[in-house]
Amino acid sequence: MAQDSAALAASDAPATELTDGFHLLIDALKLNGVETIYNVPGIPITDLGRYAQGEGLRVLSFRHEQSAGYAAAAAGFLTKKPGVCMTVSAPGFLNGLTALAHANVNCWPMILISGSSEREVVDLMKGDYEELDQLAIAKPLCKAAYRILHAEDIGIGVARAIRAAVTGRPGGVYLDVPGALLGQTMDAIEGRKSLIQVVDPAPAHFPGPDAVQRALTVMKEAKKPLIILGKGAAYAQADDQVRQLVETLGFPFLPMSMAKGLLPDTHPQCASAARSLVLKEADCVFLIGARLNWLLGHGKGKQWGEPHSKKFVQIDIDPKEMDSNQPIHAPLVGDIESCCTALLEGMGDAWTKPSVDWTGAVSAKVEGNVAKMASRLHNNSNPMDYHAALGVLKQAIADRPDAILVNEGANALDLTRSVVDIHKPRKRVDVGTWGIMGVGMGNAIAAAVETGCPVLAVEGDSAFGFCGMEVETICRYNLPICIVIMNNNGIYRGDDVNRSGGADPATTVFVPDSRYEMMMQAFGGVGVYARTPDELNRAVAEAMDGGKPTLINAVIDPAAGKESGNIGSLNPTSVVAEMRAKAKAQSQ
Ligand code: ADP
Ligand code: TZD
Ligand code: MG
Repeated sequence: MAQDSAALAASDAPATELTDGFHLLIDALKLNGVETIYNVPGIPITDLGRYAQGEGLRVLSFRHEQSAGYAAAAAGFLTKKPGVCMTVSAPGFLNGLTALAHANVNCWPMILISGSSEREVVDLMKGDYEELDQLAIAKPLCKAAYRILHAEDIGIGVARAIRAAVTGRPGGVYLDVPGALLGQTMDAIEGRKSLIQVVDPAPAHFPGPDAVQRALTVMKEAKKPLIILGKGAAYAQADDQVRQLVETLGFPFLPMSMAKGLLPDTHPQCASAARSLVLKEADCVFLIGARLNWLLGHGKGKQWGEPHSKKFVQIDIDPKEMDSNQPIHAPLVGDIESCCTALLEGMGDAWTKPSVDWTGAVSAKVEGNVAKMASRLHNNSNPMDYHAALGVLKQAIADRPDAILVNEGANALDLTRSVVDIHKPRKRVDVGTWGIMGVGMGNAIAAAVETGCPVLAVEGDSAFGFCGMEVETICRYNLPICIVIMNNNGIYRGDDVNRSGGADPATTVFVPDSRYEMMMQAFGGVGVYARTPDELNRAVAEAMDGGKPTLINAVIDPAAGKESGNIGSLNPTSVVAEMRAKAKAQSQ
């Protein structure tokens, strides 16, 4: 009798509680602190986005995967946690892949999760819906790439992706999620047990005591030392240690683009306005989270005063970075926080700052150049040149130092970078190491979503064109983003001509006087056409203080820009074209 009732009870018991791939993946991300997914829905991940939103994650759907990916990359930079982008297979994956490679090149943690077709079909090339061997394609372009085939491995797959993204030199990680995996079921209790919460994903990395002493010795001997702060230092979120180290050393410092604000650009040691002088004359250069790549002319050439015998000290988490372009006399391999702390301890109280012969000369140059620039910023030229518009934007950021400045373009980028001071760490997000156009809207959306701060996106008209459809995304989520388009009717300049004399416009010019502000109006945002600094000023103040999605079409003189902004010298020159032009001139 007792046996019978036990058997009855068992048969009446509810079936074992089940979970599936969808929910395990969501649970694994949540367990590891992921709060936001930058997404474009479609087969096989539509429901993954829906269920993730249902489970309390913020899932923001974009109009194009590239922008979603750029948002995830920027989120990685701003938060020190992997930004997560989710795409469909093949074309969606490829659209997201540019952003993953961009994150990787910038050393930012990001995870691209893409749905994919089944291995059995892909590997025999049977021609599946959106068939592509995504894992193989992603591998060479990112830091690590994994595929999960079984629901019970989702915990390990996500843990590996998170650790790979943030540990050591951060980077982009690809996670391949075949559609069938999402539908696989398993026992819910076993499923929960299979998940992993990653412990200490980015462990501290201390420099050796010898390395610290070597660095201090080199810096002590320097007569004209210089610090270069890179975006690795901004990423590291060791703001107090970096500031204390820079101020205790007393060296002039140059911030790279996205390290601006780590110490304020108005800091007395900031040498941005004396860049040519300090690069040429420094005898010792201390790189903190900055690579000696193309952005620094590889540490050689005229701008560095070559032939030079400068000594380099470098902090980097990646030992392979040392000696990549110049011999590094004192490498400090470790994380920024540990290295700065160790140096400060090693310096003790008896550090002698560099002589005022050096720091005074730098300050004098800075003051002179800042004064020269000031007059250019208050001009009333009609139409506006870049400086007239940037005078307004410089003040807008000075008045609102918590706002984040997003920036892309050529002249629109280079001039904004040099004119607009940044006052706090991680308040500038731009085109990064590759100089990619089209990151603007993704950067702006991530900046608003991840920080809640107002965003000012200063965009070249060409740059904006790569990602402009995301204004709908901005309106849909009602984000406090003010876009200012520096509209000079084209790429670099709007006044180029077709050299054949034919009817087609020149290759670098657009429809003149395009009314970009109407794109924002189309989705319910505020659109403003601004021809003068006053009009621009009023519109920016209203947008930044009111928080409504706004696009200001700032009319810029088509003749105001330079070819390729500051980097025209990187264009190859055509000997043949020059010869032909000379011959033509002579024959006339
Ligand atoms: P920038 O373009 O501003 O000069 P880069 O992107 O070239 O900066 O360089 C950033 C460097 O910072 C990379 O070499 C990267 O390995 C390093 N880095 C990133 N995070 C850390 C960290 N937490 N500690 C030390 N170095 C770091
Ligand atoms: N495509 C991508 C993805 N990245 C690029 N950097 C380029 C093309 C080439 N490019 C630049 O390097 S800047 C730029 C392009 C197309 C646009 C410059 O025009 P703009 O800025 O309107 O954005 P200015 O103010 O007119 O110089
Ligand atoms: Mg332009």
